Amino acid sequence: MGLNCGIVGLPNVGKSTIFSALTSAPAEAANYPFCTIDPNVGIVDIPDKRLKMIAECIPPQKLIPASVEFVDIAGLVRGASKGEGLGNKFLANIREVGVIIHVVRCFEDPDVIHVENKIDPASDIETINLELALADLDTIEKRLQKTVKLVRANDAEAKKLLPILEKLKETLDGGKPARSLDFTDIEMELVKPLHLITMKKVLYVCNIDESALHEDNKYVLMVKEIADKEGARVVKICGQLEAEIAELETDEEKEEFLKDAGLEESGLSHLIHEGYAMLGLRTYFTAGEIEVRAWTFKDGDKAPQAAGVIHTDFEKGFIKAEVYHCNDLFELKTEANIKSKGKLRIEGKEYVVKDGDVMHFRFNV
Ligand SMILES: Nc1nc2c(ncn2[C@@H]2O[C@H](COP(=O)(O)OP(=O)(O)O)[C@@H](O)[C@H]2O)c(=O)[nH]1
Ligand SMILES: [Mg+2]
Repeated sequence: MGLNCGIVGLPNVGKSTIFSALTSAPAEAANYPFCTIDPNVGIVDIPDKRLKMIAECIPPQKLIPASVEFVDIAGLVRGASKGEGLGNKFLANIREVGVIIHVVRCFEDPDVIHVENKIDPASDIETINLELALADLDTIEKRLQKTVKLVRANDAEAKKLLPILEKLKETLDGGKPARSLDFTDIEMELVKPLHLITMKKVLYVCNIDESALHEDNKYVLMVKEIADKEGARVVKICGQLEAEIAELETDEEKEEFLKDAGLEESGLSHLIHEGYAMLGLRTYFTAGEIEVRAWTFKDGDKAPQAAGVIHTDFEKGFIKAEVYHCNDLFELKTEANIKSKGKLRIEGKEYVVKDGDVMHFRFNV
């Protein structure tokens, strides 16, 4: 399972519009080793105001943001789990992503055809979720057959797995996603290799028109009600507006455009941050005269793993890290002040890195 976000939804809800806006300023090639694997895969920079703020204190030649991968998965239709509309291929693509971004059409536009001829987010969501649940049910049923045989042959692993599969089958049969079940850590180890789609976290994205930017329309309210019940989060995006913003050249123009629309943050930026956080990703920084750079690590990583994101040698030969938090820098303005105020710490192998840490690693090769 990748550390990426897969965009799913019915055809014509605005998935590709949102994907193109996301990837209109693709991350620097140098920043990412596999930049153009596939036209449907985009590497998206993480907007982070802290980078610029760090650079104001420690002026570098270059600013390099962190990035995250988004995948535009072709539209799923009713019957996908039975192979309709290349269904199996799309479902396989969804199985590989880390989190699901479920785009729901919440705009009216007679010029844009709706595959089911009506704007009805509740029914759209149900259609997609049903296909995803059916795909998982198929996985579970195949697995159950094998497992029952193994249990008869007295296989110890299979005996542990069987009750879990039965619980999953019952849940999916009842129209609920696998993630609605509570598993112990031990059970989770058995569930993970099943690669169930409905175990993945979901973020609902309401594709709205401009009129719903400030006040939710009835479609958005429907999506929010469904998301609330599932404990999922919701982001509103105006696909058309984002496409226009994406065409602007400079950050200043983009900020001006947003201000005119009465917005603080673009919907896309909100979406990128939500996806990044749902993947369990966090950011630390390195800062020097050459570059100020954001690096991605997994929540809970200790200093050596976080150092390994820069280079495997940093992890293998890790000695210690010099660390301070970017908020201290924003307050004290210089690294000299950070040191004199005792805000610079020396941390060892057990240090759990925090979002916003500025790190300098010492290592041996
Ligand atoms: N009115 C309106 N049309 C949109 C919006 N977003 C996308 N569209 C249009 O809807 C159609 C389908 O969009 P597309 O992104 O290709 O949908 P996909 O099939 O989900 O990838 C295109 O003609 C878009 O221009 C929006 O926010 N408002
Ligand atoms: Mg598309």
